[in-house]
Amino acid sequence: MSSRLPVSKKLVDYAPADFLISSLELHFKLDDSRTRVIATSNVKQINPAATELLLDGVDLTLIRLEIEGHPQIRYQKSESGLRIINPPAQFVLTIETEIDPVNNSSLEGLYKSAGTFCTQCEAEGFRKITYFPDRPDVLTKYEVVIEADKAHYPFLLSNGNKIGEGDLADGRHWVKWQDPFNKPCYLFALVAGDFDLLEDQFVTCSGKTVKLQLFVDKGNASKGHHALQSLKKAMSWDEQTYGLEYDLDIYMIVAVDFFNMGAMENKGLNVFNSKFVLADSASATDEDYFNIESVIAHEYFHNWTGNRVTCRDWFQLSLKEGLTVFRDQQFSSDMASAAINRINNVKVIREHQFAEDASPMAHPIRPESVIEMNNFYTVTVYNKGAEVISMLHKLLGKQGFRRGMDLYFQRHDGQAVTCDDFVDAMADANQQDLSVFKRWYSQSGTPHLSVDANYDQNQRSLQLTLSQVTPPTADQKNKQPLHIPVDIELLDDKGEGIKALANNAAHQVINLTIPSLELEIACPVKPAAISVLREFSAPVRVKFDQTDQQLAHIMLHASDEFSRWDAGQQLLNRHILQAVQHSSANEVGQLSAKSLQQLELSMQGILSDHQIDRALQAEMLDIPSFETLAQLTENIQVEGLLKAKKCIEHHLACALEQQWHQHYLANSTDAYQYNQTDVAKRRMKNICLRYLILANEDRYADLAYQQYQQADNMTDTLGVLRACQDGAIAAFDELMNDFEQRWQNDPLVMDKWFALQANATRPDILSRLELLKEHAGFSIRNPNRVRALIGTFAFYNTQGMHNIDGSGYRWLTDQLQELDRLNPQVAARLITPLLQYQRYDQVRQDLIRNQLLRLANMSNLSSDLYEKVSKSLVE
Ligand code: B3K
Ligand code: ZN
Repeated sequence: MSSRLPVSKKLVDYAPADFLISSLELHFKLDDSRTRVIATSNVKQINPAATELLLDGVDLTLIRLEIEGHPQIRYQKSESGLRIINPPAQFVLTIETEIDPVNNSSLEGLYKSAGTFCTQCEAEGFRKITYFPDRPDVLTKYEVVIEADKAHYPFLLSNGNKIGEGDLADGRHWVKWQDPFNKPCYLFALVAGDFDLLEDQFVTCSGKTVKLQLFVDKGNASKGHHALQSLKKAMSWDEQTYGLEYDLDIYMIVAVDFFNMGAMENKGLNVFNSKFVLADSASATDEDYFNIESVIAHEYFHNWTGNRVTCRDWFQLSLKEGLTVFRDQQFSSDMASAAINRINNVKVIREHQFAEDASPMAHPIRPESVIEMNNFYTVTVYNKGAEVISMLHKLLGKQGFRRGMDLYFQRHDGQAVTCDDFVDAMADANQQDLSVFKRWYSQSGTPHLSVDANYDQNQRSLQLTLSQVTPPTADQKNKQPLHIPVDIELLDDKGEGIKALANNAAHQVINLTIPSLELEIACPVKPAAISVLREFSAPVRVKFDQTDQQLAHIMLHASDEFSRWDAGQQLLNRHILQAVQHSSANEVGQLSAKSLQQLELSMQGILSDHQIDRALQAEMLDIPSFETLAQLTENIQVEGLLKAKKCIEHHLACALEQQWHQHYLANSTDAYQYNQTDVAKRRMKNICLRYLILANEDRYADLAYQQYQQADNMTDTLGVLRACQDGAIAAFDELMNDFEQRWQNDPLVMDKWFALQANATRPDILSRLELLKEHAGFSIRNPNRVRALIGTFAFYNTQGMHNIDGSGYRWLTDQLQELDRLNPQVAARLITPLLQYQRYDQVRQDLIRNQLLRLANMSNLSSDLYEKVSKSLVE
């Protein structure tokens, strides 16, 4: 490790800023490697005891520093910033710096990639642009002048409204922007480049016309319509659902190819990864269409939950992210299938968030100690954060939640606040005591909820015991009981809800706030089955001994579709895990013959259910992923799980071949449309195709070729490639070559090709990956390419990545070393599969640990990787 170790910041050490910056004028003279930035701030001391003004700054060349025009200033400069010693109580500070955008491969701060200048400041990237108090509680009014060559950069964009422009000598021009809203520096943005521009408008609920502008790479204009439509849907949904209206005259979105994450909510000027903007039927899948709508909405919703009300400090990140994810999930549910949406959200929690809780990086949704803030844009802060908001919604009801939101904006519009401020607004608006509930913010880990039910025939009474315990996590040993809303439903033997709960309802939310709660419920009949945690009412694991018959009963009859899917998955999981437990190395299939029969029956039941919603049906026929299954066991048995899963899939494929074929034929669609019915049909059809190829790749090869040739959309095209990936190697290679020829000039589509290659099960996978890194379409500097190739291998190619010879781990570590020097944020994301090494067998543990040690010994290891590696190596 490098000689100076990075240090952590702590929530308890928060102190308000000593100085306020009321306004900032930024003047950019853009140049590839010598961009000049002149920053003029109005500074005012607010803490009378302060003797120094601290300005963050990284990788900057200081050219000029003046107070009120005088260069005689006492200051100290370090690698992390400037300290101005004994400044006046109020003054104008001018700082001129030089930066090198074209060599900024971290894609943080101001960088130039693919001919476009672009910024990314959240969380702490503004300090790579100029010296400034780079913290979210310093709110400032911005005026920005951008100057650049006019031919190369006809569009010069920043936040707010354009208030001036003109030409300069030498073919350069300038544009001036003013943002009327105070904002933290992480919401600052600048973009300069040449684009195709799509324009539209939106009339807000108060009758104001907002200009909508979408900037995309030249030639891509036809792929921007879905994004613009999505934006208008989001704008109108937020007015209808929360009474929130847009507040500027213009809303701009720019799609760029080089971007570390999905998108960024800069005030009035969102910057997007082109993956979440560009779509047409030939090149984008149904999933892409869905994601574009949801990310466009997410960034738009941030305008209120994030920008108008922002975070006091970065420990409060979930204040804006958990809430905004919750809002985008609500929106997506309203736009399409609420049940499928819920199922997908729960999969993220179970596959990834529970895994994070079990890893050395475990943290509460409001972390208490952070080395590198970029490491905390996690499934815990985002998705568990959204589940916490969802629990509040469940507890307070739709109207109560809205009252809380209204009070939150009434109290805090224009402020930088804390998660406590949010929960207080919810509590005060509804006269509720949410003090126990607040523990969800400070406690990490996955709570285990145990359920026990006994029926007393004589008393006609159901005794229900709910208990909770949260096992210790890497960051926190002692846990307290949480406030867990447990939504339950009682089903009779005909599958009807028994109206025995509060208000004579068949289902009810029970508030568990203590370690164990016993309830006596007067119940006229013995429940045939009890559905627990309806709608996934809390992000917990449930332990409830139910028979296969009871699970099957819930699967067929529960009133909530999530619970039906979940019961089906529990049945599948149970049998797969039993097969793993009972197996010796080569006997998985035989030992679980009874299980296979049981599964076949229940799958048959789903296939022949004519009433069931088609999207739900498809979802229920899909075997749980390796990641989901792995999370259900303490020790991940790689070979056993892979084998059992394969064996069950193969058995179901063969046993139900007729039905797969019938359903395949029954789910054809006409010319491509992105609507719920067709999305469900395509999903069903492609699941069937996968089973058919598994059952007999020769018999169904023609069907696959035919679908590939005739597909007018990317979902069906990829459906074929995915179906052929595991079994039909010859067909797979042939189709992949064809696909490459066809799409080689579309980088976003080539990402799908890279991902398919990286996920292939083949003995020579690592040499293939090395060859693919040399492919003309690959660039190690582009995060989308890296995630598609290296990320897919690391996260999803279980066989290759976890090869018992350790070659997968070594290869990934080589990549991390290369990436860390270029782009630490991307490297730190890709290390995740190595972090949970303690859950594997001893051989794999040792192999992974050796690779982590290799990283730890790297010179100049980034703070991003340092934080993760050092936490993992703690015994
Ligand atoms: N707020 C940004 C994420 C910034 C990530 C910085 N490492 C996008 C979003 O969540 O909307
Ligand atoms: Zn967000």
